[in-house]
Amino acid sequence: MTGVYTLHGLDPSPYSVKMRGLLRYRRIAFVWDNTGSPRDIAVAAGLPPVIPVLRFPDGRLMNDSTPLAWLLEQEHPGERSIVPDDPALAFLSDLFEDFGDEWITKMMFHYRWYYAADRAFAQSWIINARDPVMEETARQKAMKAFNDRQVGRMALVGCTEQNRPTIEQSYRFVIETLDRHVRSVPFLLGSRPCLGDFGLFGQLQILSIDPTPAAEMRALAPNLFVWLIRLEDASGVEGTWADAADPLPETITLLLKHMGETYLPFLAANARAVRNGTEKVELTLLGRDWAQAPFRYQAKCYDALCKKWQGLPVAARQQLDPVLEEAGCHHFIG
Ligand SMILES: N[C@@H](CCC(=O)N[C@@H](CS)C(=O)NCC(=O)O)C(=O)O
Repeated sequence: MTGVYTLHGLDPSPYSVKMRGLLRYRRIAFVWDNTGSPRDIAVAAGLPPVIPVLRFPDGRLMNDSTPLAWLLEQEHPGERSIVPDDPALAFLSDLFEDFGDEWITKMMFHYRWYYAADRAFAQSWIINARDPVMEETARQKAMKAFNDRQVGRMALVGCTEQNRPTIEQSYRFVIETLDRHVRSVPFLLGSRPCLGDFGLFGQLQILSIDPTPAAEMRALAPNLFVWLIRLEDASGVEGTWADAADPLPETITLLLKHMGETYLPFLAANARAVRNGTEKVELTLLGRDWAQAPFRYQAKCYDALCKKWQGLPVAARQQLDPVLEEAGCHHFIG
């Protein structure tokens, strides 16, 4: 098919569903190619081995959802942009996106590969998504191989027994607070979704399906569950941004405060460890010791966030200063 995009991804992949939701909201015509090995498409194109991969109508292939979202902004400017016009709100949108991509992803990975019921479901979903009619012996082998590979990577991304209570506490706080938020405002920053909404959406959509976190979400955050169903295809949403002069909803300030207690101190400590060549990132989060290996990609994300802050117009920084100060986020990005 020519003239449209193709998104090569898989239904059980959080960054794939993030991009799919984003393209649907933006009404950018695309084909959803969701079988086989999208990772092989990335590798064959000389791209990092991650999914999804977006094929542009002119044949270009790219992956990594954040730069992709920004490139689509450039190539399809206009009214269905997911970047708020106000630079202060646009910064908050970036912060929420990164919080989803780099912190909530720990929850996604933890729940998916920690509890036996979730592991069994995830390996069967992922292998079935690649090839629904795979011969049974090959299927069982592929499921086991995938499971073992992912379980083997848990410690690398910080999903350890030691960090588990912090990850689970953070999950509950985030879903309960977002549940309250979406009962009063349709999306994070108004009645239209921003890039931050899609960053949260990608990870939370998976958490709303994998059995253990899905049961928690249905019990603790049913409105968030419904919100995720709505954002899956928001092509009909016609909304407006919040007025940047209005105070932020309490739910947003609570989430910022939570970022100041979890994700931002983690990103800062991780960046320090990468810079200093330290073997372990160690810090206290939510009153408990946190330890994991440093992660180079997340140091890059943190650097990009700090540069975005530095590049903001002075008026936008002045507008956000007291909010971020109050939330305990300021010294991590300022
Ligand atoms: N920062 C990338 C992350 C993409 C990513 O990590 N995708 C996962 C699947 S959801 C992946 O491909 N992991 C590597 C693998 O499983 O081999 C993005 O935003 O797209």
